Amino acid sequence: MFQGKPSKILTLLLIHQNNQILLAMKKRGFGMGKYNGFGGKVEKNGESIYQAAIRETQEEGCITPTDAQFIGYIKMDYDCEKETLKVHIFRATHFDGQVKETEEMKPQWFDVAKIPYNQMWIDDQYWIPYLLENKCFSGYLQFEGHDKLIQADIKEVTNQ
Ligand code: 6OG
Repeated sequence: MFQGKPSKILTLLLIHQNNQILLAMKKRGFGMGKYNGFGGKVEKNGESIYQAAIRETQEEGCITPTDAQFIGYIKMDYDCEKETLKVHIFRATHFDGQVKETEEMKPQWFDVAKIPYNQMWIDDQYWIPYLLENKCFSGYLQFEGHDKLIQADIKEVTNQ
């Protein structure tokens, strides 16, 4: 039976506060040079996806979100990768601590009208508008290489 590719669970957390969004320029590794939220892999020690989202934000941005909510799920398939990514996206509006640059990330606030989509992953323009309206979303993306999107199917999820 065809089982499909193995998958990797990832988190991504964005702070949206007062018409501004906190993004961070990734300084190394996957996505280097791009602005993104904070996030990464869930640890194998029984950590929950929510706990991973908070921990990654603490490690990468030096802040602790205090009202994070799960808002979106996107499955990403790359022809060139061994694993499918299952990205769990969280939105927070408040946090403890002070935003600081780390070895991995250079954080910066952006006005929501000036989000630098041309310096971000190509898929972000499909789902960030939902996040900015605090609407839940879910979907599927298929890539050729890392930057060519050949299928994007992301929709609002409503409780009907
Ligand atoms: P590490 O492997 O560095 O975590 N990520 C993506 N984020 C966006 N916006 N679009 C994508 O589509 C992404 N693919 C991965 C998830 C990788 C981080 O990068 C995010 C994680 O937060 C191409 O630990």
